[in-house]
Amino acid sequence: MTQSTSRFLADYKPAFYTVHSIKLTVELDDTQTQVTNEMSVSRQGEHNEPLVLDGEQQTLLSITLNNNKLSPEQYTLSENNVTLNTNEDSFTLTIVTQIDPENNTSLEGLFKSGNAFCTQCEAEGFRRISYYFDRPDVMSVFTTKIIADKTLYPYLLSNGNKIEEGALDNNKHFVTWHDPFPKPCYLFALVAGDFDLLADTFTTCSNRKVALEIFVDKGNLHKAEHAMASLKKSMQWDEETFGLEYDLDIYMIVAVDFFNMGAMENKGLNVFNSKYVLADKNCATDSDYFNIEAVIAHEYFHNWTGNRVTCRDWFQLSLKEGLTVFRDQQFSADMHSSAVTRIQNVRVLRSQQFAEDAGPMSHPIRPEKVLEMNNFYTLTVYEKGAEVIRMLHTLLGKDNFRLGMDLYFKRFDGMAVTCDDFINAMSDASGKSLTQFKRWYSQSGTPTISVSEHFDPEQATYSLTLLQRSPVTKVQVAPDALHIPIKIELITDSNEAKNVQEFMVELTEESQVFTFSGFELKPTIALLADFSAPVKTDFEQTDEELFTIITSAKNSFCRWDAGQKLLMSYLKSLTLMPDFQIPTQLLTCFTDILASDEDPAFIAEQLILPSFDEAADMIDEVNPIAIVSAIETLTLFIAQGLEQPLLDKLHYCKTILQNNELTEAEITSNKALKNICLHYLAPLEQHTLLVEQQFDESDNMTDSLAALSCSAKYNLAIFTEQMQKFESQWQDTALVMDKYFSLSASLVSEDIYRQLNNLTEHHLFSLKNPNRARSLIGAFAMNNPKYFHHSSGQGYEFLADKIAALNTINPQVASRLITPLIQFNSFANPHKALMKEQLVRLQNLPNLSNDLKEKLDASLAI
Ligand code: B3K
Ligand code: ZN
Repeated sequence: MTQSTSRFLADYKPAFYTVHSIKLTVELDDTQTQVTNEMSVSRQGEHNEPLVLDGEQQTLLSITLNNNKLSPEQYTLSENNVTLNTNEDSFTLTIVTQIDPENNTSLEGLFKSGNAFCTQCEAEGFRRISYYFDRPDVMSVFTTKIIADKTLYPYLLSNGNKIEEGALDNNKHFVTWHDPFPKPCYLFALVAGDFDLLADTFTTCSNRKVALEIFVDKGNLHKAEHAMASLKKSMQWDEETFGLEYDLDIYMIVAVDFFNMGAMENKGLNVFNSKYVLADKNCATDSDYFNIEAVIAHEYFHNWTGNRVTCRDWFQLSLKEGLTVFRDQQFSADMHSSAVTRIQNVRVLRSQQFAEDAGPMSHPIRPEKVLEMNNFYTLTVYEKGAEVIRMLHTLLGKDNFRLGMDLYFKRFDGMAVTCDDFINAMSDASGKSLTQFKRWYSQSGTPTISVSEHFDPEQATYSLTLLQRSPVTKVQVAPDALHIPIKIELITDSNEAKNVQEFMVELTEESQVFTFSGFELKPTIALLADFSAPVKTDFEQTDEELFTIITSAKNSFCRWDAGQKLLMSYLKSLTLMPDFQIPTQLLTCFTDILASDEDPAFIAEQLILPSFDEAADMIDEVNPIAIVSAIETLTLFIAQGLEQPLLDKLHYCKTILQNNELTEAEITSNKALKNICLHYLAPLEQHTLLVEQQFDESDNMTDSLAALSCSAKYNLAIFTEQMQKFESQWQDTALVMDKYFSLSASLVSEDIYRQLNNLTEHHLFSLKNPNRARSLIGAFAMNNPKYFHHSSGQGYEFLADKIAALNTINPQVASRLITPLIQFNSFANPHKALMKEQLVRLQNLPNLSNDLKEKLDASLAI
């Protein structure tokens, strides 16, 4: 049982006490770990407030204040905290508790991942390790002594530098770590286990040698090389781009199989989901490689944006997350194709963040009310948060943005601060007023920009009227106008060639007119170059105008986006009118795209249709099955209409890929294009053989997975046999078996429910492992819309059953998986009613976790 009342940003108060230093002694045991916590505490200011320490799910053994052991009458113990009174202004408090890591399936606090012990404290997990001020604005210097069996746990790790180690009786040993940087307890980490260690060094810009250590399960050493290379690139990039140098003498990463999210930026000791560390060509796809590099970079970048300067309270989460996502996106763009990276960022926003922002859990990037903090590690806080930082970068320009960052670190290094503090630093450094811009932090919902054009041939002027609207909700009755940077291109014909002019306008009013002169002919406008703001547009452009943008815009994002807009309009028409005739110019346009000399990875992006989720977000009260059919129809139309060019391109890419001298980028981009062609051709009976061939001949996971996903998506006869082969080849490799479960759950066949039940009984399936749970349940709900949304309601019921089981095992995982169900209001009946029925069922569960309760209450209250 935990507290079940919400907390509010408006109620923030500084802490009544502070902790200068904390000495932890952790004697590890599977079920009876003993934690001794010795804190030197000071009262902050003059007051008589009691001392309240957060603590949950542990047995309190003793409390000693300045050497006096307190009797139980001298403190009050509740399920969430311990309260005591003292007249002292500065004192030492020693608390001894006992915890049970082995039975901690929530994977918050101290838990076991396989044979290793590890911790996850953000946001509020430290209170499951010891009684403490579990809030980010209480920063302290940690010294951690770990004691454990020497044979089972040769490596004992914590934050900072190792200061002592030695042998103890009973085959035990100890290691003591000291972290000189004061930090909030959410950045505390402890790991104990037996690992293989990949060691390297990095010499920083001031010539300090930093030890880099990556710990992985035994036998996986070679799979850590890409992560190590990524870490070194990240360190270099942050020095070059932001002048930020690493501060400790050692940087450690530990990869574990049981982890609720991607990774955690604990000071000097990152803990990673092994999915974001381990890779080799046989077992990881090109996108796995990309994601590993991005997550390694993200956690590394947190050392400055998050750790050196941290959040005052959890409502400020986007201060570190939005900024760090922006930094990792810029890093990825610099390491790879910036156009493709940007397109992929925008796809995530449009397919998932927009829906979140339109759904019952919609919140501003700085939420104002929270029941369970873990529910707010959202796409809104992270991805929209990063878009807000990107808008600042656009409005200020690169150089002023850098000045702002420098000032932010100068002012706030070593402190716990707010989003306003960040914006003020940006404003002071650049001289630009950002008062109105701050509204992005307090308003929720995706704004829509309506566009109208006026061309005056006599004056040779082109005027653009932009009208902004943010959604009205119960808590946001009259949203204010936001400050929105809108980058545009105006494309005109001049002597057969196209002339393109680029502009940036700043929309600050609800409605504003921008006039451009010197236009003898009406230009075609390409809006939102680089996707300069996280908005939707309401703007009818003719197919011809979209074709002009596709062929002539300078900005690659605009060229891609015009294509998506065209495809989305066809999908919408097909959803609402199944016999809609798709214009054949689409085929001409796609033929040109296929024949163009653009980067093959960019061409691949142009050929990918908007996803089910993107389409669902564009249409109100939609029948999900109609969207699925529309996507199927459009896919077949393109496949049949372009059979030969797709086939030619596939073979062309294959030939290119035979060249041994290609760069990594050439290999991945040609594979991407080849595999898109394969996806189009796979449903055509005469080309099934291509899928079979690719699977049989593949020497890398990207190609194998592309073939298998074609078989799953089109329910090809060879699917079962291929999956059997795949399973017997990979049964001992956990990360590949996750892919096996995802592929199995993506099978588009009526038999899927029977298969899902078999898969949940598979000896390798377990709800206790988050990766495994997500790979089956999440993949079904997200990648198999046809059967998830089946009008029998069986798909919804399956998901709800699993969420009910996870409610007690791992509430965080349960709460993430419920996302597709709480969006029930955007679907038509019977889907809506069937989804709601499952939510009501879940709401009545005994022992409902706060994680689920918060989402269920929000969605059913509507
Ligand atoms: N800061 C962590 C996320 C913690 C999630 C807690 N439920 C990883 C990251 O964003 O880098
Ligand atoms: Zn982060």
